[in-house]
Amino acid sequence: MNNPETSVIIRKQIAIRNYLCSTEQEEVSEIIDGLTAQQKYIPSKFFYDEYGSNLFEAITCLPEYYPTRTEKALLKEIAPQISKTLGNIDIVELGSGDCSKISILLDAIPVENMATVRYIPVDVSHAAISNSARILVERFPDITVHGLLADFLKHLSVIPKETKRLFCFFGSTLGNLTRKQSVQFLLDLKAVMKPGDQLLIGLDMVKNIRVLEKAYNDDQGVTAAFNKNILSSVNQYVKTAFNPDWFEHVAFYNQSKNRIEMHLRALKNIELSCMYLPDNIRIKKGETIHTENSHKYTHWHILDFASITGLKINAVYTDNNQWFSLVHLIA
Ligand code: SAH
Ligand code: AVI
Repeated sequence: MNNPETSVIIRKQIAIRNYLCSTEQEEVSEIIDGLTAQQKYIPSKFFYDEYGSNLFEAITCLPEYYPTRTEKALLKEIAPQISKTLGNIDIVELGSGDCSKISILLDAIPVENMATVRYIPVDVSHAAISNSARILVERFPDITVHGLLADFLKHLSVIPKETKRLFCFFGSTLGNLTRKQSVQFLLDLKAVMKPGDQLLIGLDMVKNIRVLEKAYNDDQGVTAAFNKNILSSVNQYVKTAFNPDWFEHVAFYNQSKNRIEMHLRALKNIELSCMYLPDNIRIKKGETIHTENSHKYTHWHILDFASITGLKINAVYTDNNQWFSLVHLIA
């Protein structure tokens, strides 16, 4: 098991363990691999520095970005049912972001059970974890928060195992993984689940292309700013001098792959140096850096994930438009 590089007890109820310090060299390699690939790419986890996390929160409030409000409405509907099982339990939220979704679930737990609930947010964003922890202990004074600053693709083994667990993976963040990564991730997650552990996963469904494309091309340009901001993380990790103004935001639905793709398209020929590379990085005018996939799902995919992992589907909840699904699985 990995040992946390730093462990901070903020107050009696909050502890945050950092498993990312020791992986900084891996992060540099991941970025360099992407910038030297034939189709250049940047892994989407690098969106979420402090400013990027704030921009994502702003995206979730946009009129065009239907996933967050649709998933929250669903969660509100089903919370009373799910929360019946929530006593003496660790609630582990993967890619937790802000605490607005988990709060909906916690709100439905009887106050007398709260002291037996531990919330374990897992995220690569320190700001996301520490801000959520502070907000949650104010709002739910009896809860304990055990934050893990960790990569859910690498560090599932550091999640505490003593108690029964509900894993939550909201927002359709699974969709940001490639097909291969998502299958491997679900298998890895199943491997750390014990019989009776639960998984509540949010999946954005295939729908009208115009609705999908508008959600990633909002009128205020917040998604464009979010996309371009990934370059500041890159500059920080690999000490480059990318200027976001050299690129334009591009987002479109790739129908054959059931996914929105986000790219940064170069507005001019670019050449810049990087201390980790012997040669300069060259990007031709019109060439793109692929920054995100956001896969959309059908009912078939839900059945497929269950059959690949052997997790049992307890229920699939969806809205009237069938735009978003919350899938409740049991190990
Ligand atoms: N679950 C929230 C946030 C979704 S945004 C919601 O539904 O609104 C995606 C979140 O996952 C961000 O907070 C980001 O920092 C985190 N994240 C992305 N890749 C990650 C990874 N590999 N490991 C851990 N967290 C990750
Ligand atoms: C976090 N993730 C599921 C979001 C999505 O819709 O793929 C990130 C995002 N990218 C652009 N807008 C929102």
